[in-house]
Parts: sequence; C-alpha cells; structure tokens
Amino acid sequence: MMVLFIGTAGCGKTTLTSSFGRWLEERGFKVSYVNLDPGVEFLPYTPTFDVRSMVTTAKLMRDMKLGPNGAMIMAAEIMEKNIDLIAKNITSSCNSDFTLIDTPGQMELFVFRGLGPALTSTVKTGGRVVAVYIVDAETVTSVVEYLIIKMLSLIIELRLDVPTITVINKGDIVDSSKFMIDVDAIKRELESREEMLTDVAFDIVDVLWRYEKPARMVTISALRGEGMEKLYDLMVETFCVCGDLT
Ligand SMILES: Nc1nc2c(ncn2[C@@H]2O[C@H](COP(=O)(O)OP(=O)(O)OP(=O)(O)O)[C@@H](O)[C@H]2O)c(=O)[nH]1
Ligand SMILES: [Mg+2]
Repeated sequence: MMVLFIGTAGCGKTTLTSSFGRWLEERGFKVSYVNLDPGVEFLPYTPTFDVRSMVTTAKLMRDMKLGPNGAMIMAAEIMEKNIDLIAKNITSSCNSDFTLIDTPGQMELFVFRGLGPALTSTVKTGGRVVAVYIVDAETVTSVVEYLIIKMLSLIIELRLDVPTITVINKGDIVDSSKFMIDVDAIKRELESREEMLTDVAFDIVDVLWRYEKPARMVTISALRGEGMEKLYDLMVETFCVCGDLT
C-alpha cells in the first residue's frame, strides 16, 4: 500500500512519515520511504527514492534567480513533467508492505496543480493508494474550521481520486476534546452568524454528514508517535479489508 502524507506547511508530514514508518516497522511490516519535497533540508528517515536527486528548490533559486515560491512552482512543474520516471522509481523501490510518501510543504502545489493528480493516477494502477490529510491542530480554532477541514478533505479526495483519511496532528499541544464536534454544534455556530453563505453551509453540513464514511477523524501526535494505531485502523476501515492490507 502507498500512503501519501499531505497537508499545509509545517503540519507534520515529514515527522509523521517517519514516526508512522517506525511504528509499522516495529510491528514487522516492511516499509519504504519516499521524499517528494524538493525543498527539504533534513529528513528523519532514509528514503529509497528522494526527488532531490532530480530537482532541488535551492538549485533552482540559484540558477534561475527565483524566490522560494517561484522555485517551488518550477520544481513541481519539473516533477510533473517527469512523473512517469518518478512513479517508476517509487514503484521499483516498493517491494515493501507500505510505501510512505512525504509530499512538498505547500499542499496547494501538490493538490491544486497537476503534480498530485498526475502522481496518484500513475501509481494507483500498481496497487492501493491512500492519502492522509494532516491538519495542524493549532489551526483549528472554531467549529466552523472543523467543517472547512471536512470540506477540504473531500476536495482532496476529489482532486487526487484516492481514499483520503483526515488526521489532526500535534494533539500533544492542544486539548483534543475540542475536536469532538457534532453536527448540531456546527449548525448552532452557523445560526449565530449572519452571513449570506449560512444557508449554503447548512446544506453542506447535511450533505457531508449524510455521506460521511464510517471512518472518523482522529487526533494524533506525530512527534510523540501517539495515535499511530488509530491511523492504521482508519486505513483498514477505509479499505474495508479483512486480513491483507497491503
Ligand atoms: N508538538 C508537536 N510538534 C510537531 C508534531 N509533528 C510535527 N511537529 C513539529 O512541527 C514542525 C514541522 O514538522 P514537519 O514534520 O517538518 O512538518 P512538514 O509538514 O513536513 O513541514 P514542511 O514539509 O516544511 O511543510 C517541526 O518543528 C516538528 O517538530 C506533533 O505531533 N506535535
Ligand atoms: Mg516536510
């Protein structure tokens, strides 16, 4: 199984790639690690394929006289052009049970430009692929943001066309009970607002919850390696398999 870790800058993609991988290895699974972030300086895991052998933002900034964002966009375009080669490298490194793929810091580059969809459509012919959308707990400060996360999770799933699991990371620094949000709490909050979009949001809540998968959103700590079992269980639930998950 391939697992793509996706999320906004600094949400914990690299840390979770490493800690979830370690957790799996401790349970006897064979794990491969892939780095698709051309801008990263330090990795806490040893990748079997590292996109920096193909492109780095540091070199693009120097050679093309670009700023960090321009270099990241150009790197994503280069990666997209070479997607078949990247996919081949990923799959050939994958004689393992799990291939954990760490993605670039800027989620929008991966999800909303061509790179992410190009990658998933190429690699999913070779086996199961799941996306893990990591939300930084510090950014969830109201129940409406919780609704936004649900919507984003659906958007990611629509863009990448692979099952998408949502986890709230950095649970060690926030009170996780604040994420026990039910549909009524969201509706109450929406009712207290006077925005034109409230009616639309109300309908979206109904639709999202009506079609919600049995899988829950779980709170984890990549840094402390907590909640890894819950993440693993979500993957099992997502594929609804009895037995072989790989
Ligand atoms: N407290 C806490 N900090 C965390 C956790 N996970 C990651 N961090 C910290 O958040 C920062 C960013 O972590 P990374 O794993 O580099 O995040 P990332 O999403 O890979 O970052 P970019 O690739 O740069 O976008 C680091 O300082 C981590 O130590 C967590 O579970 N709890
Ligand atoms: Mg990273």
